[in-house]
Amino acid sequence: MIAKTALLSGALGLAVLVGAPPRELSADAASSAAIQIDNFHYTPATLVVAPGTTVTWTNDDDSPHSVREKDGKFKSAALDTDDKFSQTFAAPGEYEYFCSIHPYMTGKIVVKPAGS
Ligand SMILES: [Cu+2]
Repeated sequence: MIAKTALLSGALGLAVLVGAPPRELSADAASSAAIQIDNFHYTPATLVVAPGTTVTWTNDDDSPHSVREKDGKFKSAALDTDDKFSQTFAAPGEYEYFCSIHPYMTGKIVVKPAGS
């Protein structure tokens, strides 16, 4: 198993490219990312993450905001100043969301495997 792991490490780039990373790499890829809500904007407006990433929105604005996926796949309560909302993205895809209080506020999470 050790020898096999060493071999896989040598072929790491290839392994990721073909979409078959060793399990321990998946654990590494499962990380976190942050989106700031301020001045009626989500920053970054488009965030690209690997599957398994937990995204946390923090409302740094003086106004309440929310995070609502357009098809209702996830939604936060109204977030007051300094409130946070987290969502883990397991499945690859694009997730468009908006603020239910100010629908002109929009953002997007793009979930795609590393190397794709
Ligand atoms: Cu808002």
